[in-house]
Amino acid sequence: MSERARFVVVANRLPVDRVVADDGTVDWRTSPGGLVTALEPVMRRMGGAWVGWHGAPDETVAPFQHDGYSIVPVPLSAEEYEEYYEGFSNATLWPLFHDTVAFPEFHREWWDAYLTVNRRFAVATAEAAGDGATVWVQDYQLLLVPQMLRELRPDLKIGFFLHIPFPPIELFQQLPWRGQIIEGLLGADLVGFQVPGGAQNFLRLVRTRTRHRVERDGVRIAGSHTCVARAYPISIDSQGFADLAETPEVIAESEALLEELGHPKTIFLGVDRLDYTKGLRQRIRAMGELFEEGKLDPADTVFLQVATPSRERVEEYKKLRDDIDLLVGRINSHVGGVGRPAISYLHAGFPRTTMAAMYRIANVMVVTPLRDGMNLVAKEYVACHPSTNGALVLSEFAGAAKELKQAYIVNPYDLNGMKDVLMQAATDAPRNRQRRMRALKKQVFGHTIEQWADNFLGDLEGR
Ligand code: ADQ
Repeated sequence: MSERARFVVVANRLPVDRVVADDGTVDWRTSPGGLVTALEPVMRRMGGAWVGWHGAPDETVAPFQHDGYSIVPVPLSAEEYEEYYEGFSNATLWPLFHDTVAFPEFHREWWDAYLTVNRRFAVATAEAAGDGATVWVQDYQLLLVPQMLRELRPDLKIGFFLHIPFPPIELFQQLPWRGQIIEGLLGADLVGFQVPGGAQNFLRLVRTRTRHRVERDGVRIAGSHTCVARAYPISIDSQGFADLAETPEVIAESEALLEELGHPKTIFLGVDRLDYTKGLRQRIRAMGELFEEGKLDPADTVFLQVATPSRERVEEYKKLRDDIDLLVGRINSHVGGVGRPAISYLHAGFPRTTMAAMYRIANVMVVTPLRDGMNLVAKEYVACHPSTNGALVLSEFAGAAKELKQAYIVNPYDLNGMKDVLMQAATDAPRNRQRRMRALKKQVFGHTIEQWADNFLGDLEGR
């Protein structure tokens, strides 16, 4: 690579997808996503580089320029993908950090692969970063990178952001490699969490499990630096979503969708990655009971649930997929008429325009994770729904509930309580719904992903 970067983002995946044209030519297209959109301007301004995996195992891709910044692909073998990504990241850390809602598996060979791959990312970053550059490492797949990078390059300013919850000490302690992970994170100058509770869990852990001195939100690493831990709640490109939802294309699509659903009076909508943390089993059961008990009438009400396929080779996810198919099938065979299922369930990913069209027509948006770092779907709904007549039902266990306090808040473990709140959201007096929605819109438009990135990077620069 010609010049070394002044700003480097490090994430498990690159922000680009490979597209192969009919004539066989290969091109790279920016993958849609909030993080990329928020960071691209900084990347271009500062001569940035993005270090990450390109998505194809057993293949090495040379660094290249894309849209005004550098792309630095890190290779993974098929075995590493299984052990570092599907294994340690998604079957050990993911369930452990989400309140063990599924059982975390501990395997020594997964940990070895995690160590190897984190080191490879750290080395690639050390080579891409210029003197005194700022580096921002993202998420739970790369918890060891801050310390590894600091050892290689003490001149760098290192930030880390955790997109998922940071668990309470009692759960974290199960991890056989807990000491290495804490020290890995402490290599950063600034560690960001979604909510203040995450930062508090982390600081408490450091205080009780290490010898480092903790003063307020800073951890003093003797002879080196101070690592600060704070909350930076992530958000979305709120205006971008709102504008998208007002385009003729999206409006036409939402009308077609209404037509397809038979113009129901009330539409409940769920939008998730198919993940056991999202509370799909509980939500579908609650909606099913409301239909079965006649509180909701399938003649004028529909529950539209879309679930993006996710981590399909991991055992728990296969099981979840089968469970949901079974549950939806069972409910639909009891309620609803011919050609008019009570639950319209789609196991697929959709373009952003279709997402915006669904958010437009949903009367009640149902977001009920058992544990979630933030949950951007809740914010996207608030930004896209055109009127203040919509209602957001939100789990108290989503990070978003700390900010979206005017939502209809539920405990997804309490089925009866959840059913009551779902009914309340659907039947509340318009002035109550509008009052809540106005407050939600104020919050979402007043706190965007751009401000999130500016706040984090501003604090990192000041360190
Ligand atoms: P996720 O667990 O993936 O993210 P979330 O924040 O809800 O959860 O983001 C999901 C994204 O995928 C949204 O932008 C949504 O629009 C999109 N999406 C969902 N279903 C889709 C479908 N069927 N088709 C197309 N798009 C779909 C992790 C953490 C979260 C945290 C984010 C960001 O688990 O807690 O909010 O990172 O930090």
